[in-house]
Amino acid sequence: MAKEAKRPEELVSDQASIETILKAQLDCVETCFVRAEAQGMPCKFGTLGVCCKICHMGPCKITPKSPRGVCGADADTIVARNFLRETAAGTAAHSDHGRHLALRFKKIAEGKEPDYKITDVKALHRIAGKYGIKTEGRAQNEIALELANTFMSEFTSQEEPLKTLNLAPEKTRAVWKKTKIEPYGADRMVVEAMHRTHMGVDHDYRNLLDMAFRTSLADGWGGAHVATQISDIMFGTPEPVKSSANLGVLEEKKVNIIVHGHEPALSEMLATAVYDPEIIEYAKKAGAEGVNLAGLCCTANEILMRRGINVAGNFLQQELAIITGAVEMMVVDVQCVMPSLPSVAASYHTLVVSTTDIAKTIGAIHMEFDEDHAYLSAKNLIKKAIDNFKNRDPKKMQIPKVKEPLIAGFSVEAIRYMLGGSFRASFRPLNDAIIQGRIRGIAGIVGCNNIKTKTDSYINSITRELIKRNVLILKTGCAAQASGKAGKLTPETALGEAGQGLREVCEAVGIPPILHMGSCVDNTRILEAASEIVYEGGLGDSIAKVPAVGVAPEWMSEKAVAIGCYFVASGVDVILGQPFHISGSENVVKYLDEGAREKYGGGFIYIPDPMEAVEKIMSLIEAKREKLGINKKAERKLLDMKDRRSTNV
Ligand code: SF4
Ligand code: MSK
Repeated sequence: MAKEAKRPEELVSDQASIETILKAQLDCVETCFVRAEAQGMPCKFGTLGVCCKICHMGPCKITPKSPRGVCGADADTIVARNFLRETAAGTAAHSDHGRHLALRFKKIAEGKEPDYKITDVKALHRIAGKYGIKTEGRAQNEIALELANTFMSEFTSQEEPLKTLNLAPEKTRAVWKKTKIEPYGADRMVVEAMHRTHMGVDHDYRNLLDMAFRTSLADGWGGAHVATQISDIMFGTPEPVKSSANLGVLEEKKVNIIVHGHEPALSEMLATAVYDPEIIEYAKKAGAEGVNLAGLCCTANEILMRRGINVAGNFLQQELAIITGAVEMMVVDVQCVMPSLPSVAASYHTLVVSTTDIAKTIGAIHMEFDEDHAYLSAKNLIKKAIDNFKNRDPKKMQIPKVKEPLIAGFSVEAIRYMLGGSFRASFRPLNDAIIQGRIRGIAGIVGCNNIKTKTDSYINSITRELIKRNVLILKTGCAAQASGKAGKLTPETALGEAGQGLREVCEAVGIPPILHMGSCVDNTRILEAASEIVYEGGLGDSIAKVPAVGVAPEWMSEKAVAIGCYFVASGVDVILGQPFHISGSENVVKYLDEGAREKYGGGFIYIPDPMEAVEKIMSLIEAKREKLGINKKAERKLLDMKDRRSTNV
């Protein structure tokens, strides 16, 4: 008997998606939810990670009857090689994003980018200072050029460890040095990872997995870190902003344009151009009340964080946005863009426009983003969307009346300011709240949606339970958008749902208990926050000692593998709601958990049930608190200067 298809309520958590999946069925449009059913059970060998197609004597698979591939590679080697390749791909994606920004930043410094500028001069000085670049008495462009060259070397450095590693606490760096995983330039690390996983090179699973951690550090403390820092300099360091999330942000009477992907350079330009009087006039002439820009996935997060632009949805809503029949144009760049978009759009009037030579899709219109005339490029795109407004079919339009208000924009600088005020901006109040036990610890909940989990359900249940238990939540990516869609990114959430201690702190400071810190590259902000906590004192001398845990509840991409690895290599335990494809090798599973924890201070733990994950997270946090000696019932101790110096960070 054929298996019955799942009902929309079983696939997704939010009403807007439920309504739109039903509309897709009525419109006979195929979505990822349908294709997932059609895929049936995933391939067993792929799931175990024991399929090797690295050379053309294969593909080989490991079974009890054939425990080695043709060349003699066993399950440990094959699983570890596959894992390293995933980590390298994730690192490459973030780092290429960072490189594009670094190249543009360099051109700005050289005066060759007329349409872009340094928006946040304070950020330029702050970040240059961190890299030891002299700022006093120097022209802005001179500082920017030296910083741009420093950033470029984070990709190309051949024999020098990355300079960004120096932003981590000394004891954390010492672990990397001792275990020999200090990375060189991201380019070299990715190339070396590909070399070592070529047929007949590195076969020791431990050596391969250590390389995965090393490669990932070139992402978290390299390429992605650079991307976040340059974005802050070019477009502004985020500060708390109000906005809304879910498909209900689309507007019936306006031209709707959605930006989707990851890199902020084009979306920033579009966000400026929609307010151009010429564009507003053009839209009015076309019979629209104006142009409504909204975002999807991490491009959404970039322009949400800095401009409060509305979020239309997270990863598994990209097709649904088109199915509302209200989107004139979806502008895409790189990463997490489904190749199905043009075929979904074929049933409506939406134009899918790809904008970069490295990411084309059959059926999409390709309009290369002209960097030298960026503003004009943005205006041309918007005009094309406006021209398409007349093709909207009101009979096919159904915008769900579902959206939730939210506050985002919590950069480390913003958190520091909120905690301490303008004169005494510092992490001290947070450290004190953790030491006193009002906040038990911190959870970074990050990553994607995955069709294998009811969308947002693991993310939202784990988040709800952890704030009840007085854990402060730092979020990025689609996981942050899940909280936004659920209406939980507001200070009022603290009043209604947080445990007493966390609520008191949030009320005193005026922050929500769930802080939206940005896009996937902005996971580096979480590392930065953890470092700030160490520098502030009283919670250990390395990131590994801070009562903090990483969680990737519904992750799906190779980038998430790299992110998980750099959290673990930085000393943070990471709970996975979805397993890696490694269970075909007990040794690899063990090494990524116990082996990594022994070496770096953190390990990977797969827990499919969110409530079990909560228990584990609390036990990990409490164990770190015990080790720090802050669980003793003692009078609150304020650290004096001598105490702080003794923390030796
Ligand atoms: Fe098979 Fe070895 Fe070739 Fe992999 S590298 S496909 S295990 S022969
Ligand atoms: S967009 S990598 S689905 S978080 Fe960054 Fe979302 Fe994951 Fe893409």
